[in-house]
Amino acid sequence: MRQHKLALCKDHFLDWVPEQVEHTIRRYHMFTHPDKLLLAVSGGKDSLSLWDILYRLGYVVDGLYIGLGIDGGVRYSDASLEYAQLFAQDRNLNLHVVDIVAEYGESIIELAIRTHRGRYKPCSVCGLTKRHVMNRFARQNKYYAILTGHNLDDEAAILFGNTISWVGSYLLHQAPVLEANRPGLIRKAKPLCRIYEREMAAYALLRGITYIQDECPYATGSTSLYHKAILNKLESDRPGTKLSFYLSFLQAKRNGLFSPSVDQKVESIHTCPECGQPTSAPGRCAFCRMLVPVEEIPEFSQSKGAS
Ligand code: Q46
Ligand code: ZN
Repeated sequence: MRQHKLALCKDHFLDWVPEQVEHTIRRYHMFTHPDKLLLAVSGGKDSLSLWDILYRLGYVVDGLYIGLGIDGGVRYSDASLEYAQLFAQDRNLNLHVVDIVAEYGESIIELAIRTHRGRYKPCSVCGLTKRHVMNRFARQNKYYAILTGHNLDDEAAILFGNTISWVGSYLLHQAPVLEANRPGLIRKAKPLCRIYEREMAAYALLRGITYIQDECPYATGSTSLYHKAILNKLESDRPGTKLSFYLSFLQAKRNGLFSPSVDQKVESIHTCPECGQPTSAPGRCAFCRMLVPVEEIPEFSQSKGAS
């Protein structure tokens, strides 16, 4: 690991990774051993490896798999679920499954097409749905925190994208822990935020974890993959670039470089009358607005009228 000026054998590497994760959990006050934790499991290497690491560290963590109904010619959702189920069964862990089609009657793709929010790239609908379902499930089942398998490469790519477009509100909210700062909102934490993607791939391989190798078919050509490729080039020329980029950003935040605007400070707290989840504006939350028939969506009727 050139970025750490460190070379480890298999056994020491497999001890080193959990030590680093434990350090991150404590450093950012993410959670403690008695807390009831829910991990978003995709069937990929990061979430399954994180589950393995937390299990080895003695945390009690349940998994939540969200079935998005994505096929893409590779049975993407079905195959991911099989890997997640296999992992949980082998270790006697508790995996919850929320199937979007069974629950809401439409797949992510169908939702995106019906609401005209990305016929070819359903990612914004997908992100909104996953955030909604994770929070709802964790709230209803009284979990203390939702954990996700975002690694350092993911975080550095998000930071890079937000920095080159200077999206202040996103920069303000990017952190290893997102506090439960509104009633009904569950705390979120990213225990792998300081671990490189390559290190996670090595960990999964050395621990014999089988995971879905296919990317989601809609990830192809995404901006975040493009940003990752740029950061990989920087990292290969100057090992440690991604880590210092991310850690320096967190330090800058601690130094007060980003602070909420007056509007953000007084952001109101409302409860969606449909699902009971917290929302920043009165009325239905963004997810419930997406579920209503399209002719009832004001912005859609207006744009139809305008054209
Ligand atoms: S957002 Fe887009 Fe991902 Fe959803 S549709 Fe696939 S690529 S899974 S993290
Ligand atoms: Zn709602």
